[in-house]
Amino acid sequence: MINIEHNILRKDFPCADQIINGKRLAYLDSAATTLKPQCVIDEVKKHYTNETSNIHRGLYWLSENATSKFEATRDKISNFINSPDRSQIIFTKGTTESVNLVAQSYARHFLNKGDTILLSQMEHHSNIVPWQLVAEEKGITIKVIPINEKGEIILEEYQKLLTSDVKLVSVVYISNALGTINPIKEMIKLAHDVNAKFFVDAAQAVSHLKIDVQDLDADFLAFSGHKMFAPTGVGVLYGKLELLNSMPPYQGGGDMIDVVTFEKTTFNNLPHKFEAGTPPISAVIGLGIAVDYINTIGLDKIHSFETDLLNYGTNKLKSIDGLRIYGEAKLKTSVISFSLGDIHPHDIASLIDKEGIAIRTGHHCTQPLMKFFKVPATCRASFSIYTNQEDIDQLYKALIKVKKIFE
Ligand code: 7TS
Repeated sequence: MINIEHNILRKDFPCADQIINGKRLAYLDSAATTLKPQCVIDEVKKHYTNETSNIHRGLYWLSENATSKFEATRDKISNFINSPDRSQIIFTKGTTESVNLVAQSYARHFLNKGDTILLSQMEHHSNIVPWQLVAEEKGITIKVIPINEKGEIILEEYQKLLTSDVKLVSVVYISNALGTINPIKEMIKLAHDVNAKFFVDAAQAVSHLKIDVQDLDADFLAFSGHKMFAPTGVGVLYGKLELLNSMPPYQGGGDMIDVVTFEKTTFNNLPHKFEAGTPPISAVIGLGIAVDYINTIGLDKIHSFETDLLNYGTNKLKSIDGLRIYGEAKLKTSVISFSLGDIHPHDIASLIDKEGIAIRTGHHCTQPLMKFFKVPATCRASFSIYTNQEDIDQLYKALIKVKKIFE
């Protein structure tokens, strides 16, 4: 299943092949953050070694060089997600900050008492709590789109919830806890039929699926650089031009202003209106290289490889007696959430850590989803392009060993 080309790709990730605690590392927590390819590491190192400078302000080579690399990333991201214009790409700290920005600058200003926001049962806390903060202050109602036992959104129930008071829907494209790929394009169309805006949490989708914001007709879409082979500290918010233009700034500070006096301050144009202060320059430059890296491989190829890996992993783990998988959606990628008999997920994680395996256990910042499945936590193995069959086989063997300990 895993071809030679793929194993060459794995060599781009120095962190993937190591011995930890005397064991071969099997990194199976890519949904939390992806490992970084050497080209991204080299670019960040180069920035700090020879090219350190602040951006947008220095009339000297170093500053102009850093500014041009920083702004080149905006162009690359704009092309990557097919944004109509580069000014619609706002750099934030990550998906979490992108949601907070829209909650504070859009929902807080344009939604009122009696309006409704729809979220799904499978949202990450960062796509729940920012809306709750605003909802409480403004008297907005939050309603939940139900899911079925396979971990799929129930579209008929969603349609029933789409009444005229719904002003905003915010849903995850790919669930971090289940791997479900939601029918976002169809959901956006249905929301637009009742004039509701749609926010897409693409944190997990961005490194697994081709995203085209115009084809989706998304009003807002957010993701984090660190889940797509780039450094931590940078994320993206895409928004439709008329919406971003209508929204007040989120934070005040340098770069986001036009003229400042103590009597009145005017604001800079997009995207700078939403980018107050010195941004994470090296991370943004690294993000540009990560986009080049993904483009060189091709998202179609990545998706098809990860589908093979998911099928292999699912069949292998399912063959373990007492193992239950959470999330068996028809459309799914790169995540296997599971439990093993009555063994607590944290016990599993600690025991298999000694076998060199890194998985995530807990509620995965999706407590309402855990409540739906009536479990406090699950184990989660998640994949990326550097994951190989050996990683999965290592997990399988370690789980068999854990089972024996508890028998
Ligand atoms: N939305 C989804 C679907 C996510 O998976 C995450 C992070 C976020 C939002 C927040 O992203 P951040 O970069 O702003 O933190 N998910 C995970 C995870 O599954 N394990 O660790 C972080």
